[in-house]
Amino acid sequence: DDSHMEWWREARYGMFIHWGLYSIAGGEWKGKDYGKEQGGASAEWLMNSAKIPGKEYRETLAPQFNPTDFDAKEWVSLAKEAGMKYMVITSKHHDGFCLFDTDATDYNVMDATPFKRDIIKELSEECAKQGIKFGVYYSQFKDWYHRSRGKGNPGTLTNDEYLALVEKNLDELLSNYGDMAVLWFDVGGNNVVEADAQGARVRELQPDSVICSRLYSRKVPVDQQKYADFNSLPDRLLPAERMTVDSETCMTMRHNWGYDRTDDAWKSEKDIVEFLALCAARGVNLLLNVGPDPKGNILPEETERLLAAGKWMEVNGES
Ligand code: JFZ
Repeated sequence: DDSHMEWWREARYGMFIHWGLYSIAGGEWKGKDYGKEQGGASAEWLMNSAKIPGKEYRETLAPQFNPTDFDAKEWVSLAKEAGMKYMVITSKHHDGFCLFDTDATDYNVMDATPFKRDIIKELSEECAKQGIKFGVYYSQFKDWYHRSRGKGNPGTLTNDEYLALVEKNLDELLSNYGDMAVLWFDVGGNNVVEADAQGARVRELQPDSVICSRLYSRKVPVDQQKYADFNSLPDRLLPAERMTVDSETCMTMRHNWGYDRTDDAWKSEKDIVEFLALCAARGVNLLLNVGPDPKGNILPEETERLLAAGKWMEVNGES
């Protein structure tokens, strides 16, 4: 039964948001610019690129996380004005920091930062209010803080403890925030048993959640990706015959996904509109990324591009 896919197939276009402690650093650590490393994933990869021990990363950045400009209403209104039908935000990226209230680790927005506001709660409620589907990105496998394998983090968990943390996090995300429309897992490991258990948990708690194929490693054959609802493609489109299954591609507006202070590799409005049109023609959903700044603002350059694409949708899209 794939009735839970109906809204997703119609939605076609959503907002991706990469936001977290790495946004504060903006791709820089101790005067060095790391924002161009890691081929496409870098500012949000800072902890890894600059080889920062978990303790130091947390002690430096978490006390500074105080995005007083953050306004869920503004972000959701912008997504809506841009013609987007869903929103997916990083609830936990590879740095392990949780943007939601969790009992599974104190490395979260409520316990470790002066901000003490549950970002996932505010956004989920605002999305419900404005009629936008809400989902979360969750890095289930790569977590440099909680499983750094001895890279200088005293809080590192054993594998069993780590899996328990993921299970608890999923329970919280799927129980405390109303409808969770999308579970956008990322960079899955090769252990299919673990991935299946996580997928099964999502199905059990929210049968209508749409699950990203990145729950599994790309090495797992597609017919063995039991809980994957859609195939997540890199930000270029594959030959058309591969699009017979539900597919989504995600694209960022410049080089990095997370906020980077010096990244000037902006795609033009035209590039973005053309890619959106190509996705629409191929029947592939597009999740277009923004990387808000440390104060909680979506950048003017991003807003501009979102509204330009929104105008195109208004003229050329079906309503
Ligand atoms: C991953 C993350 O490592 C990155 O930081 C960002 O969150 C991005 C959306 O996802 O990076 C990937 C993962 C898979 C591909 C490309 C970048 N891919 O399949 O081409």
